[in-house]
Amino acid sequence: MSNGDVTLTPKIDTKPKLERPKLYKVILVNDDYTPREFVVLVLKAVFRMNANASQRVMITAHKLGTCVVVVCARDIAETKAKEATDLAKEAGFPLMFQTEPEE
Ligand code: TYC
Repeated sequence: MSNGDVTLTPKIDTKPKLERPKLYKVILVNDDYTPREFVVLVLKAVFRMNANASQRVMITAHKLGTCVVVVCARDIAETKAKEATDLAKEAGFPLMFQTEPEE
């Protein structure tokens, strides 16, 4: 190394590439039995949605069959979906919230 030669060291990227954790959708599913007002109440209580947003999401699921409520981290999505579905079950309604990963 003291003879004047230049040593070329290949630059190796040693930083591990951290994958961004997947986001999950909470999906509201329509049914024929749960009252519209109850769906709105659950959306407000569990997902902290305001009157306008909860009404729009409820009507969209009612008309199309499903509606995305929120997109968030997996554990939060699963906890909220269970909380909301359980709340309906306790009240005797078949209302369902599902989770699925975003593409
Ligand atoms: N379809 C229900 C009714 O007519 C209301 C409803 C809307 C239920 C959205 C579930 O995700 C739902 N009473």
